[in-house]
Amino acid sequence: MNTSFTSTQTQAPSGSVQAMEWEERYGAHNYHPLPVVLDHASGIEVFDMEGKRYFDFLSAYSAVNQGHCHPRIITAMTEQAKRLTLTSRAFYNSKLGAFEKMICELLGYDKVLVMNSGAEANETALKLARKWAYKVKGIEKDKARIVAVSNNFHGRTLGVISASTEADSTEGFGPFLPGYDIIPYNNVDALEASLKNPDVCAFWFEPIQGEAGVIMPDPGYLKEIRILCDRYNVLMMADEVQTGMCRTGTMMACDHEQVRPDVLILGKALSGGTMPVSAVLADDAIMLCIQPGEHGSTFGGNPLACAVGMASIQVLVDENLADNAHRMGKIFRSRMEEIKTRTGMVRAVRGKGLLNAIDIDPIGSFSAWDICVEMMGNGLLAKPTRRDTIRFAPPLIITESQLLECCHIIEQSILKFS
Ligand code: IF1
Repeated sequence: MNTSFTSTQTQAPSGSVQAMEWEERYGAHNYHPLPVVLDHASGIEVFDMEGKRYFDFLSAYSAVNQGHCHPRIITAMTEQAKRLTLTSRAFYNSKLGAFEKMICELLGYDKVLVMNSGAEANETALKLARKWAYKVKGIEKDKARIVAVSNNFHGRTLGVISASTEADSTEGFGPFLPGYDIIPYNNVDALEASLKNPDVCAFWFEPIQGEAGVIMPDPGYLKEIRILCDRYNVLMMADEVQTGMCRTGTMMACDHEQVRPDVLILGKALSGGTMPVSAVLADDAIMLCIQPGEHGSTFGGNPLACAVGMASIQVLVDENLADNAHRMGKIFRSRMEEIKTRTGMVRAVRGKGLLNAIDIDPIGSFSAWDICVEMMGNGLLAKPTRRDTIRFAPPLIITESQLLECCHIIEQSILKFS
C-alpha cells in the first residue's frame, strides 16, 4: 500500500478531457453523465473547466432551488464552518434546536428528526412507521406492512429499493426487505383496498413522481389519500425530497390540496445544494415512538447542516421562491406547448411550478439524450429521466427573461432533429 503521497496524487486535471478520463479510470461507473465538466457556478449559471456557460435546468435534481452558491447560504456555511462543524449527538450543539424550532414552526409539526441524505430520511420514516405500528396501532410484532406505489423513487438504500418496481434500482441487489405492498399510483380504489389490511401502518408516496418522469396524480388524489389514511388509521407518508422546498410552486407539493401528511420527508434543497441535509417531520404521537439509542447518524443534525438549513429555508421564504416557481412554471409550460404545436416533435408537456417534463415524439432514431447533448452544445443542461422524457427543473430564482432565453435554446435544439 502506498503510504507516502507524491505530488501527482494532488494535481488538478488539466481540463475537462482529463477530468473525464480520471473519472473513467478511477471512479465507479454508477452514472452516465453528459460529457460536461462543471467547475464553478452562480445562480442559474454553471461553467465548465474551459469557462463555457450553461443554464442549469436540472438543479442537481432539485437540490439547488435557491440557485448555485447562494451568497446568504454560503455565508452561513463559511461562518459556521469556522466555528463548529460536528459534535455528534452525544452532546447538544447551539444550532440544532434553533433549526428544529424554525422548521417545525414553519411547517406545522411537533418535531423533526434531522438526517443527511434523502434516502436516509426515507429509511428513518420507514422505521418510524413500523415503531408506530407496534406501539400505537397495535399491529402484531414484525407483521407491519407499508403500502408503496409502482414507479416510486425514494433513494438507493436496500430498505428503500426493496419497494422499487424499477429493474435498474433492484436487479442484482436482492434479497430485499419484506413488508411492502405495491399498488398503482393515482388509483384511489387500489389504495382503499390496500389500506383495509389491518397490518398496514403507512402509505408512502411522492406527491408528484419525479424519476418516473414528472408523473402528476389526478386533482384530488392527495385529498383522497388523506381521507383514506384517516379512515383506516394509516400514516400518510409524503416523500417531498424532490417536490418540496417550493419546487412545485408551493412550499410543499401537498399544499396544492391543503393536505397535511402525518410524516413529511425532506432533503435536497433543504441545504440549498451545499451539503446533504434531510429531515423527517411528524407529531409527538409518531415521533416519540423512537426513543434514545434507537436511531441516529454521526452527521445527522450537525451544527453546520443546521446553519445551512436555516439559511436555505430563509432564502426560500424571503425571496418568495414558491411564487416565482408558480409564475415561471406557467410561462415555461405555455412555451413548451407552443414548441409542441410548432415542431410536432413533443408528445406531451406536464409539470407543476418549476418541476416540468416533456415527452419527445422521436420521428427518426434520435432520443431524449440526443436532444440533451444538443442543448448542452447550445448552453443549456438538462437530462432525460426516461428514454423519451426530459425533465426541466431550473433553480427557482430564474427570471422571466432568462426563462424565455432558455425556451428558445430548447426549441432550437429540438428543431435540429426535425
Ligand atoms: C440518483 C432520481 C431524481 C428523490 C426522492 C428520495 C431521494 C430522491 C423523491 C433520495 C433522489 C435523486 C437521486 C439521484 C438522481 C435523483 C433522482 F433520478 F434518482 F430519481 F431526482 F429523480 N426521494 N433523487 O428524488 O435522496 O439519497 O439522493 O439524497 O440516485 O441518481 P438522496
